[in-house]
Amino acid sequence: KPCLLIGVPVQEGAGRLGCDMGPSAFRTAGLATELQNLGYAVEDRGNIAPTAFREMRHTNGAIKALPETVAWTEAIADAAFKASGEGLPIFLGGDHSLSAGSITGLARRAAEDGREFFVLWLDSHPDFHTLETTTSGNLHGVPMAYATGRQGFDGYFPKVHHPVKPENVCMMGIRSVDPAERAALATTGITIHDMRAIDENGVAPLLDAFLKRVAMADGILHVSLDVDFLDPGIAPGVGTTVPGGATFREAHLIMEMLHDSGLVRSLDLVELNPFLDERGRTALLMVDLASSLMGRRVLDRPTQSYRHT
Ligand code: DIR
Ligand code: MN
Ligand code: MN
Ligand code: MN
Repeated sequence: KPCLLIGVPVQEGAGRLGCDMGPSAFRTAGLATELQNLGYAVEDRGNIAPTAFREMRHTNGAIKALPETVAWTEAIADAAFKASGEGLPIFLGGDHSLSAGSITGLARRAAEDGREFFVLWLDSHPDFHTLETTTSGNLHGVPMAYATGRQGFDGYFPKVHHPVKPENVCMMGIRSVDPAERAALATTGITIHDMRAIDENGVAPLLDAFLKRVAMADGILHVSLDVDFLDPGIAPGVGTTVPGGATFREAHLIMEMLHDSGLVRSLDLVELNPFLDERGRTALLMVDLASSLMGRRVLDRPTQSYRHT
């Protein structure tokens, strides 16, 4: 199956401008060539555009760019559904609001194929606000609440026909959670490995347990990688840096294990803000991580098999 690059230059969900340059920076950093060097056929499908905006107003006056984000979500969900029937889509963000569309489109595809759908969420934030609870009003803070079917999006965002089961979501790297998100997360079945859990255990056993669950369910896995999952020291090109993030090797080990699992069917690369980057180093690191996820390795070695038999 070919790798399908889908540029999503949405930036209205983030608190500052610049994420619209993300798709271009990923291309400039050589993502297509890296994937071809790994032996994949690569189709760059260019950038997608939002559907027409509709006027809408919400009682939460903090919310920014609601019509724009809704329009992007519609377009991205359609593109995700279509592409996931044709290859392995890699969504080049764009801010993290894009995952409201990618995840719901991919979940619809999984449902129609009769496959159990799982999400690995790599981020310093859970992005678990509803339209009612967001205080920043930046809608990159809501996609996981939307995709898991939380109430509070009706009448604005497209209806979620195939919500992701919270038990099928694993978050890693979390270290910035707003009070309303903390309260909501306490009542869901989402698995959350915050940075303390990573410090205490290392990433390998935490991820291994999740991958085993995906394999046991004969499931398929979507990976959503927010630049701010990484430590700002290695990944400065993002508008919401949070100290104490994943190291270079923690991030690569996750990607290497994901490749060995054979379970990943789609990927979001989000929140890259090239305006804040230092000579492309964050874009290059993200491309490097995507390469590890797609099979680049230092040495051949026998690997743990996650295949469901
Ligand atoms: C914060 C920051 N929780 C908010 N969110 C994100 O604005 O809702 N930053 N996603 O990247
Ligand atoms: Mn995020
Ligand atoms: Mn359906
Ligand atoms: Mn984040």
